[in-house]
Amino acid sequence: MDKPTIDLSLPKTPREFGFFVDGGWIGAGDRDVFERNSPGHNVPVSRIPKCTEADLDMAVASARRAFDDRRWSGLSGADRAAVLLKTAEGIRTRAEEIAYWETLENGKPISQARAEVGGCIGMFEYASGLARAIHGDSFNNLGDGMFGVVTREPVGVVGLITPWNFPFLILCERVPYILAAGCTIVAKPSEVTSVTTLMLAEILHDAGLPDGVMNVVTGSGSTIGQGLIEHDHVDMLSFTGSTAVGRRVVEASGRTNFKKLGLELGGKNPQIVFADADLEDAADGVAFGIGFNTGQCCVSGSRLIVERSVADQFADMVAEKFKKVRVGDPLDEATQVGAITTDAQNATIMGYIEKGQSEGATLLHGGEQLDFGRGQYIAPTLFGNVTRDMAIAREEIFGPVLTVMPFDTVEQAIDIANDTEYGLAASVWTKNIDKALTVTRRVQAGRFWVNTTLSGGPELPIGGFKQSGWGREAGIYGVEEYTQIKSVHIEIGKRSPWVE
Ligand code: TXE
Repeated sequence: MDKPTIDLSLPKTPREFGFFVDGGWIGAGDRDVFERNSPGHNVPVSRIPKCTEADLDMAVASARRAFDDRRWSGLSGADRAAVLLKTAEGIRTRAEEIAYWETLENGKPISQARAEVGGCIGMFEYASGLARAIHGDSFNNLGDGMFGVVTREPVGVVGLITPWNFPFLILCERVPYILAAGCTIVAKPSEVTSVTTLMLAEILHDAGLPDGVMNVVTGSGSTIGQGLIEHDHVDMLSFTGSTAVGRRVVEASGRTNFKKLGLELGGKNPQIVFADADLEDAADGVAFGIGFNTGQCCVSGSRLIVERSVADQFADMVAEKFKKVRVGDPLDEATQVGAITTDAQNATIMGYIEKGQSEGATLLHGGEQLDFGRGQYIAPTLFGNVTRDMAIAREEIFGPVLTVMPFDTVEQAIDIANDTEYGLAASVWTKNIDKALTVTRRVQAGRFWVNTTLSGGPELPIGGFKQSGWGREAGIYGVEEYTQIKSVHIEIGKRSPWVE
């Protein structure tokens, strides 16, 4: 079937959306709405209901019913797989539309949005196989009178809170795995990028997902998000976002029903470059690692740690790459780096650039706001003369800002890399296998790349060490995360009596 093509011009008027509960759309009605301006163009593109606490309760009740009556968890893995595969087809059919809305609301380049949607199709296809692969264990070594079985059961109703940097990708790194496990969902997307989450709910419904299994409530973090993390009828909460809100999630779970948690939080990820690396490859990878998604990426390689003998030369090579990166209108097919997603994030990044200079770092490239007549853009930025104690070296900036620090020995490189509260991701560039393996073993990070960066797919899990989070998403690990384990002892034959 030919994929529908889509007009990439800006909408004339903002498109109105409802929210999705119990298999159907609910219009905004007399609720307040959130109007979203495209960050690349500063024109209104979408209007989303600000759901109320009553709406949230309705969505959780719908997910609760759908879980408790087993309309989804009671199906065979094969039947769940069929729905997930059909969803993959549905995403494929609507891929252009999803990519377009992702670009409009987030500001990422359309070519990148298309690639991400392609990756999401793979997530559903892979998770469909996992729906059939979930299994437990048995213990046949407990003597003739006893048999032991370990089963995996879905954890229940999952609250899913997602951020604005990869609205569709982060969603699809979780939803198919949660559904493969047999759970039901109440999703709360970021208030600035809700459209593609709503689209996924519709695609799942059209693919035959039973009503109530996937619900989406839209609205702010402080009302709907906070309500979801505190909700007593939610069994597990998967949160991706800032470390500050992550703390609130942990605290809310402890204060309410001790819901199980999955957290993917911030990162300050090292890129370690040895003098023996293919420096051309490494410079390209380092530029990509911080330029991709304008550095608004929890796994962005934001700290360049480079062997002193090549440090100056390598910084020049990265600056050269930055010069050539095509920053501009996200709807232009040639653009590589788009707009900064929110005004607040734009102000945060510019604030860090100022702070870096006032703390004594040297601006080697960029540092300025780019003016394309509309929207908000920041040039890829490189800082030298950075010391470990500077805010730009320690805090997650979440923008296209890279710091450079030299090292002399492998031990020193590892020490600088680990000198952070975070542990989400890391990359090492070297042609020496001993150095590559030593660094990979010793740097604390949940994801590691050797002579590459930011690669990923449905097979390998995602998640962080240290304050970057709890648990893992994607792969078989991602499905297991949304299950709980039951151990069953089965007596064989006559019981030896306790009371004679
Ligand atoms: O995140 P928030 P923000 C980091 C990044 C960025 C900073 C702030 O450093 O500069 O966080 O971004 C919902 N209860 N990351 O302010 O607020 C919110 O509605 C429950 C890293 O946007 O954490 C949204 O859906 N939920 C990151 C989601 O949490 C609440 C991705 C994330 O928003 C809530 C994004 C509350 N009280 C930002 N308050 C990553 N790891 O990829 C907000 N939310």
